[in-house]
This record gives sequence, structure tokens and C-alpha cells, in this order.
Amino acid sequence: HLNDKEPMQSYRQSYFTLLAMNFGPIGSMVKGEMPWDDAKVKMFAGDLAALGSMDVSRAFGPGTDKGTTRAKPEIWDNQEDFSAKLQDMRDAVVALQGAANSGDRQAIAEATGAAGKTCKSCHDEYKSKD
Ligand code: ASC
Repeated sequence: HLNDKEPMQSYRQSYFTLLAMNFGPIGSMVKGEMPWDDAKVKMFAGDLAALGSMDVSRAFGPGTDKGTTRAKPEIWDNQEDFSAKLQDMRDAVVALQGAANSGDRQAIAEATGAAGKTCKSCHDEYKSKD
């Protein structure tokens, strides 16, 4: 165990931390809250696409709903919908990498917005606020 949590909880929380640490700065640059840096956008988007290639749904398997987690029980009652939402995120970050590599800032902004929506739609239904 990495800590006192169920190992798959650590696994998926690490995964979502990596997502947030790469998506967050792109979002900030798109919103003009951080200076634009093309090289960073490409690097973060590349790492997001790498994360998008991982099947993180295995970290939400049977029995991984126990313990300290903000993952709501609804995930395990709606596995098909939850997996579809995860897949939407994975597709969106791969699309974001395509936009980042094109260097087209309008396309990057749109792809970032679309990816952010996939984060939010899943959080609205499946992530507890506290
Ligand atoms: C982030 C982050 C999220 C999403 C979401 C987008 O940077 O940590 O969960 O963007 O806020 O709506």
C-alpha cells in the first residue's frame, strides 16, 4: 500500500491528480490567467493524451467503493454510464493534443472547453463535493 487507502483508490486518485496538474495550467492559459506558452501547452497536452491512453476504469472495479473516497456509490450502480463518461474524457484529451500540436489557439481553446466539460459532467454526478 502507498498509504492507508485501498490500493485502487490510491491508483485512481494519483491518476486524477496527474490529469488535473496537466489540464489545470492549459485551462489557466486559455482563460488568460497564465502567460501563454506554446511549448508547455504541447507538453501538458501530450501528457494528457498519454493519460487518456490508460484504461482507468479498472481502478473503479468491484470492491473499490469502500473507505475514504469522494467517488459516489452511484458509480457502481451505473457502471456503463460511468465508463462512457470516462471514455468521453479520454477522447477529449486526445483531441486536445491534436489541437495543441496544430498550434491553433482558437482550436486549443475549444478543445480545452470540451475536455473541461467531460471533467465536470462526471464530477456533477459521480464525485462527492467533500
Ligand atoms: C480542472 C480540474 C477539473 C476540471 C473542471 C472543468 O482543471 O481540476 O476538475 O478542470 O473544473 O470544469
